[in-house]
This record gives sequence, C-alpha cells and structure tokens, in this order.
Amino acid sequence: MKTSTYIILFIVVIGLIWVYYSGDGNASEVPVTADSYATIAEDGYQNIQLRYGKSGYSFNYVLSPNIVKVNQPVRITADANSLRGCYRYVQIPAYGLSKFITSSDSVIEFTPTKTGEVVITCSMGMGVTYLTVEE
Ligand SMILES: [Cu+2]
Repeated sequence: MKTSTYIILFIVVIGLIWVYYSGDGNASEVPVTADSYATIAEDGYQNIQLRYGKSGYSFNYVLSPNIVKVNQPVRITADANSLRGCYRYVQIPAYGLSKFITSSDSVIEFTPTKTGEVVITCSMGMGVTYLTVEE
C-alpha cells in the first residue's frame, strides 16, 4: 500500500478509538442491573455506598446501588479510605447538602422529593455521579 493509505487508515483508527473512549462519565453509561436498585431497609432507609472507582470508561465517584425510590429516605455511606483530596467534600446541591467525609463521619442522609437525576459532586466539580430517583 502507498504511504498515504497507511496515514488515512491510521487517522480512521485513531478517530474510532477517540469516539469509543470519549464518554463523559454520565450515569447513563453505567448499565442498569438488579443491583442498581436500592432496597428499603427495616428502618425505612435506602442504603447507598459511595466510593471512588471505575465509572464507565474513567474513574470517578461510584454509587451502589444508584437507583432509589422517591419520598423514601436515603442514607449514603461514603468510603473515606477511597476518597482523596477534594473528593472528600461531597456536595448534593439540589438538597443544599455539603459534607466533609472522614472515616468516623461518613454518612449523608436526605429524602429525595422529586424524580430524576440528583447530582452528587465534589467541591471542585471533577468528581461527579448521579443518583437516579424513580416513582
Ligand atoms: Cu474535586
């Protein structure tokens, strides 16, 4: 093959790789499974774990489970060991919540009052994940 053919092939392959990996880490990339749905514990709370780990094609906050029922209290327990730097400053702007996570103080509780996606972010905004609230 001619050199120009190789160059064109190279550009096409790079383009395909770029398209494949250019996800923005939205919750929609995380496949929904039975484990995605929170169960309601005896105390009425839906227990969620928050940690730092692989999310889609990158690393970010990970919620498990990540789908809850509306108007039922949610208890998010953060894994302080996996959260570093500003990732420990967990914000839930829609509910006016802001908390610095330590290993002895790692719980955030709130009751989602409307359906949709609740943004959970770090203080600087690079840590982002979404809690899906359903009817
Ligand atoms: Cu941050």
